Amino acid sequence: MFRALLTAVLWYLRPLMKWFLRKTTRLCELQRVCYGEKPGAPRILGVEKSLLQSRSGDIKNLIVFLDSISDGRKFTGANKDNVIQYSIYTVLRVKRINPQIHPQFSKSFAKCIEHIWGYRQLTQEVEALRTTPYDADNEDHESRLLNLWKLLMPSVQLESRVTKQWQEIGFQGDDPKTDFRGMGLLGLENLVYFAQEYPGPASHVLSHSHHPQYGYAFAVVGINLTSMAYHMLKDGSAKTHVYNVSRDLPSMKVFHQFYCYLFYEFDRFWIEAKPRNVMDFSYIREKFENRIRVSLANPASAFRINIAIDNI
Ligand SMILES: *[C@@H]1O[C@H](CO)[C@@H](O)[C@H](O)[C@H]1NC(C)=O
Ligand SMILES: CC(=O)N[C@H]1CO[C@H](CO)[C@@H](O)[C@@H]1O
Repeated sequence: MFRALLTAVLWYLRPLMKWFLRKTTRLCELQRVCYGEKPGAPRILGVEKSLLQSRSGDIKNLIVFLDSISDGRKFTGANKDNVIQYSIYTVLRVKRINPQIHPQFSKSFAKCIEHIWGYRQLTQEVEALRTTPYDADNEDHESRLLNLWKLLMPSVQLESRVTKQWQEIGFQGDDPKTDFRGMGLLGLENLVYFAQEYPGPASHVLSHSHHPQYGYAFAVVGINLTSMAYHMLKDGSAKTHVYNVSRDLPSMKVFHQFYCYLFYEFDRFWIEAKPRNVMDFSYIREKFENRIRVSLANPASAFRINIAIDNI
């Protein structure tokens, strides 16, 4: 009740506060954020919040437009540049900012637009992969799956397409296709990326999964972590990390790397937790997820996989 009242009061006071700050600093809110906040997540989140709260019809229309471009996955190449120019132009006009006097604002604001709607576009790309079911009749899907085996087990020949050998890399039965049900092609692509781009850490994690006491099903756990990464991306929690580590348009690569970090760190967390058996999975997974979410709540968060392990 009190909270609702407070929110209502703040809602009415906001224009007054903005007007007051504009008069005293001679800068609009977007400018104050762009000049005052550190580059990366603090600034981009500030700009995002300010834009979403704007009551200007032109800004609202701009947001609808940017949403439709990124949802249609057309925020790329020359189109992206045009869309960003149009956004800058709109904001300069609405906020009556003189670009000659404030050349730095346009540059900084452009970066924010690129990140905010790039992130939105990335969630669409990830969603498209997640909703693509693994199809055993699709040659491309099949060759990716066989590639995963080759990457993880370079010295062992797969005897046939359907075989108990798949369990060595942590699939449940003798045909991996059923394990991809929850996360579709996204689960497979994440695993392949990890094995391909971080062969050292991936084989390190795979060997842990064979531990006599703390072993677990590598691929099944990997696919479960795809779902963790996916939900963190989708609910916006991963923004701090993504805004901080992307130089420009957030891409699929950033999502894959975020996933690799989660998998690598989860493995470490699992071993350190000394689980009694795999029944501890839900509990340990939850603790791990909470820890990651706490880190992501910090605007300075930027996860990087600990490459040092590659030499071990
Ligand atoms: C991942 O594991 C958790 C905990 O066991 C479970 O609740 C969830 O359904 C799993 N998700 C997927 C996609 O496998
Ligand atoms: C790329 C980038 O902007 N990284 C930033 C992530 O957050 C820290 C702390 O705020 C900054 O120092 C980095 O520059």
